[in-house]
Amino acid sequence: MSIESTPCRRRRARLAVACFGAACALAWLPAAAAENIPSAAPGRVQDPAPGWDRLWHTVIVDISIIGIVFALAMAYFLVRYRKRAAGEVGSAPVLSSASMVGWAVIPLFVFLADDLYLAANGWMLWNDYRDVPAERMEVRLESGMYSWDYTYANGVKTQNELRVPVGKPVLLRMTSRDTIHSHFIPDFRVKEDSMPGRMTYLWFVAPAPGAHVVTCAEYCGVMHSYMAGRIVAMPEAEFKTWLDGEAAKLAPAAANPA
Ligand SMILES: [Cu+2]
Repeated sequence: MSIESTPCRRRRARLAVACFGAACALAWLPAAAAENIPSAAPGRVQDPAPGWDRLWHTVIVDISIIGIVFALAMAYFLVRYRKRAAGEVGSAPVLSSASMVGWAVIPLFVFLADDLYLAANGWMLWNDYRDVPAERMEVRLESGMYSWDYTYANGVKTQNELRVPVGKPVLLRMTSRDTIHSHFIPDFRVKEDSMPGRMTYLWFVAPAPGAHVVTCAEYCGVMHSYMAGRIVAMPEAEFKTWLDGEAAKLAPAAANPA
């Protein structure tokens, strides 16, 4: 048996720490680079919600099949090896080494392959999602205990209600003035943390006119559960009329500051 030298162990420890640090940096970069968001090429994901739904359904189907296979195998073994007489004691079959390895490794690889397939699909979808369509409307969001404060590009501000045009990707550049919140729009299948000192982003597309719940998905204080808002999707012309009207209300205030 060889014993590793202390310097060798230290080198390995340093390498492990460096790898861990690099992995953390890579995980942090996409969110940290929210000021410079990559634009998706035309034809890429134009609405993330259907992709997330498809992936979710695939996961449900896969785990259902796996569950049924395991349940059937368990039922078969329960019947096959049931106790047939009082006082009967069973005995485990003696397996060859090859059989033992096969029973352990084959199911492992079958289910691991499925897990990796699902993980790869999620990873690809997430990567696509992080590229935002170039044709988009941008809104700044500052979250705080306990409200969502939106600012449109023309300076119009709203609280707890974000009006958006139907069919157009909407990008939220988010930060927080106090603690960590998470802007969750269940109908659009998107959720992202907002936090002090850091800019994060999410985007979505409202496919039809209507109102959609916004809620905070990060426990942020005693009033966390009251931190609700809504997205109001409007036909584009109607939205433009509303936004221009709100901007016109700002103009006199800007011309005659109190
Ligand atoms: Cu919150």
